[in-house]
Amino acid sequence: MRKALKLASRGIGSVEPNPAVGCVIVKGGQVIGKGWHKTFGGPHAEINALNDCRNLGANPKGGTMYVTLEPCCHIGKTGACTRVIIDAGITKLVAAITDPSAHARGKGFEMLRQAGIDVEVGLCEQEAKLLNAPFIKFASAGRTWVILKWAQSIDGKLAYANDKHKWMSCESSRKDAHSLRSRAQAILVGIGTVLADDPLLTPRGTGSKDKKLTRIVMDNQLRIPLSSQLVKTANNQPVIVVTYAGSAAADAGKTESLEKAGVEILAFGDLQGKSNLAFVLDELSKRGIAQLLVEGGPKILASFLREDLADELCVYIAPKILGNFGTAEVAKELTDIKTTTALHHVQVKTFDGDTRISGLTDNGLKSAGI
Ligand code: AOF
Ligand code: ZN
Repeated sequence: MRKALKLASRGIGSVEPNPAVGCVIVKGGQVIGKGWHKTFGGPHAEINALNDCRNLGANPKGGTMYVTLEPCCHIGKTGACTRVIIDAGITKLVAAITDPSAHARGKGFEMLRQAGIDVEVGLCEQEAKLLNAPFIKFASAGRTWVILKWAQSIDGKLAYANDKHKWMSCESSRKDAHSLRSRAQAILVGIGTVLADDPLLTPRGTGSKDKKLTRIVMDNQLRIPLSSQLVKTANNQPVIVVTYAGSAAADAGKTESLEKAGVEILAFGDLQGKSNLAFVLDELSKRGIAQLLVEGGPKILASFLREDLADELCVYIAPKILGNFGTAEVAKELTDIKTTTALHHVQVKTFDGDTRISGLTDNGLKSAGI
């Protein structure tokens, strides 16, 4: 199962919003086939493992299949895996977790059991839940998984005060950060970031070639410039500007120009005590966005933390102390928080001297059932 989990992780960044799944087939004490789900819409892990087996000249009949997620029994983009597993003559199936999707939830296991296959569930359960935590949250509760990402100096500055185009983190950190964009279906920033950096917010990592990432700007006063890169590319890759309905009405001309440029204006009126971030998350969940990456700036990041809306954090720390040469501090925005945030299942990695600290919040753990 550990091998299957490792194989599954190779699909991260290419399979979303579907789960990363790995599969190993064993017979007579030997591994006779391995596979993983490689790209969204492509063959499932189980099918790739059975094909691998046959390509190697082995017969899966009588073998045991280890798979990191319950096999599907629905006819989706590809056929039902349960049917193929039964037809291949697999006699035992060991799965790490049940698939919480409405089309599964044990139905796949049931079908295999009815065909006489011995089914065991729960091996390496924790690891499998961690690997697909965002998928589990969306599949079980229909709610968007929220990742906060930022890069800072040792003294907590997110940007250079006088040189906005100077990078905080090194090139290999930034490359790594792009793989986060590959996981997400939407990316969100505050208007401050758009005004300061004029970002494009497109994924440029591996597996992101044809990816359409919805770009979202929190812009209560509708300040986004028509000349911004986001507006100029809105016809190519979706842009949603979230604004106060009063602002949109007050500047009908700008609203119209933005819409003409392909921007969707998502206006909110009286939210009856709900925050605009909670409003956006409700909307994204309804639209089937499984993972949202929040990239700043400090005010937006702090709001997500203050409202306890984050599931996962990914922070890059560059080995620099900027003092007055730096600006934009998350910490400054957090002086009024009511609860602290601690990370679990923390991973620490280095990238040419930068340190990346990532992990799941309490919310993240809870929503993935960990
Ligand atoms: C995957 N890869 O290896 C397995 C999946 O959209 P479809 O037809 O590809 O079906 C996706 C669903 O199939 C997914 O949400 C999950 O419930 C199930 N299993 N999906 O993408 C795989 N085994
Ligand atoms: Zn399947």
